[in-house]
Amino acid sequence: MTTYITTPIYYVNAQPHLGHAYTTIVADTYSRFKRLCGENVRFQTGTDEHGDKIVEAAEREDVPPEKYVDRISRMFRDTWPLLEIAPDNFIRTTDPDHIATVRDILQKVHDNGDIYFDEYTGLYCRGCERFLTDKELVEGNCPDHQVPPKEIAEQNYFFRMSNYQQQLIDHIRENPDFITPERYRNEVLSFLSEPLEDLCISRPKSRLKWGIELPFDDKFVTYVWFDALINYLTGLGYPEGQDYATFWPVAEHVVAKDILKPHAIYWPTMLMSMGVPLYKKLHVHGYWNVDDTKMSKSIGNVVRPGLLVEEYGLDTLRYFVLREMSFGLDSSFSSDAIVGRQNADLANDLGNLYSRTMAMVQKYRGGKIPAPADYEKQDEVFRQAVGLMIPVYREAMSDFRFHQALQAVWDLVGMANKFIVVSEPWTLAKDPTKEGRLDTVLYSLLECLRIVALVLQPVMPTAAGRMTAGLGLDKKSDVTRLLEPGANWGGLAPGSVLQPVESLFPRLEGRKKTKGRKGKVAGKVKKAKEVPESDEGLIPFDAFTKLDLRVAEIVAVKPVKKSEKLLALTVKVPEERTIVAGIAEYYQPAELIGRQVIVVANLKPAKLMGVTSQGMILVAREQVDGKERLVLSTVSDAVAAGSKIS
Ligand code: ME8
Repeated sequence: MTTYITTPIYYVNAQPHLGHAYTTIVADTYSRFKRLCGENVRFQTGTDEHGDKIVEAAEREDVPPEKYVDRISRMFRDTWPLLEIAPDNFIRTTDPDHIATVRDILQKVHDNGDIYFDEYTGLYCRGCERFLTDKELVEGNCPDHQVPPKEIAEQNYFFRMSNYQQQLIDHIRENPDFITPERYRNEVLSFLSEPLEDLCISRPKSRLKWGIELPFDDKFVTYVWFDALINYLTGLGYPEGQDYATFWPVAEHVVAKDILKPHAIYWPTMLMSMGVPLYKKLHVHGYWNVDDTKMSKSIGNVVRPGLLVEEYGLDTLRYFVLREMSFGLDSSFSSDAIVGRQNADLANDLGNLYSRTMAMVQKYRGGKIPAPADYEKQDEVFRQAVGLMIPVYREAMSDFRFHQALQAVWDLVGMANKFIVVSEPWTLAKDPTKEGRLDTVLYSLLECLRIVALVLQPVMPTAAGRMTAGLGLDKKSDVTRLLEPGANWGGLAPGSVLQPVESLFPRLEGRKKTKGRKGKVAGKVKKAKEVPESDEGLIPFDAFTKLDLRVAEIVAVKPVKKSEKLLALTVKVPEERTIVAGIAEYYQPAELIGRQVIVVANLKPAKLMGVTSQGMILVAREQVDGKERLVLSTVSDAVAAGSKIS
């Protein structure tokens, strides 16, 4: 099986930002996923370097366009490795072989009668670099650039796009997956329900020199879109290259909705005219906004990917964008949102599962992977859940529903955390007759981690690599068979030794709003400030870190003799202990069982009315009409007992 995945080639009139990073992370993740499935994959990105916009940007910097494009193109190329994005090919439209092929194609399309010369008066938008129709305008303005287009009358060359309208409609109707998600397919079909105008594909050199000269008229250069779209072919060595034969039949393009029309209408009609089969799929996503506002230079909220990596870490950024955006819909970036995901999903759910499991294997089995004994019913249920996640993940990843693929993985992570709670390895460890059962539980958890690490490789290559290394696995050897049905369980060899790994995902402090300073990552705000020494009543951070705050689960409650206020609670943190709390006036014993509360777990034990209390439960104290009311503290979602609070 073969995959060819492309991103748009980005204009070099601006530096890379979160939007470019998102599309490119998507393509990179998809290419890694397909490699995980054992496919032969080619992933291409690059830069679009001709046209009005570029000349304008170069003029602003007072440098020749050639120099300007080299500089910005390099910025794109240098940004991708920072995000662990690894394209197989980085194409530039100023590459000589691209230029030569574009000219050959123009000549071919001209020769077959699909290009004609005409005088045209139209409304030209410089931002879009094209003529707009009256219908497209919103209150006289270009809908994307909010400025009125200029009326221009000039002689130009036109491509007979209208000749292929019906053929394109038929193709879209017959191939429901050609444009996805469906809303964009419908949008294109609706646009095609009106007669299609021919496409102006030249610009007179009197107006624009920075472009590919038409092979049949040296007074004109090519319209930038006719040049740019062809990159998807020239990057494969079209028409002769072996890569063209191998990869073109499976081409999949990823774009945002801003460039739906060139990709869904211009490009397929151009291919029809050239006699080249159409690409296989167009995947269209929505926009990233920032704090619910459009990203824009003038607002100063443009988010820079390199700075995001510095601020939040590579794995967190990749995970966040893929988990947060429903592919096809718009999404909003904010510091709070990314910190929230890091702390809840990564540090808490996955990080804790990993560190607890590794710590238990260390403690109970000296760091050696145990051989599983018989699987009891609840082990079997858990094992099946691991097996069921894989096809859900695989299908969602194949369909560009990345957020759902990750949801499936995190459902399993949640289940694994619960599996620890219900199977109580710490209790099994105390009972010599339960040795085999403890082996099975630990082995099952390790296997779950192995599979989670492998399916996360496309999304978070670094963190997943550290997870597999900790499990003592060679990253490469183990990967491909993962997605083969039936080959999922049992990849870990009993007897092999776990490797020490530092904390996978450190917790992040909350950050300020993302509307940041111009040119910085929006919301790039310094880490929490040190407390000035002169501030009385404040404690230094390390005093706080001495507190061992944990989530405890109440499993039994007894009244304390001769006391009306005290209850003796048996809690799991995760080992069982007794904590005495003065809450009898506010809670009945029965309503406390099963609750999760926050406790100070490292208080020196103290005797209260004859009962030793090993910790303290945190409560809120509310004053109501001069009377105090106590309310138990808790966490906003069920977590494994013993989870650390920080
Ligand atoms: O259009 N949210 O280049 P471009 C999500 N050169 N994605 C975004 C985004 C946002 N706010 N902003 C940009 C061009 N993107 C042409 C393409 S292809 C033959 C020629 C991403 O630099 C998204 O992928 O304006 C969008 O389609 C692309 O950048 C536009 O990049």
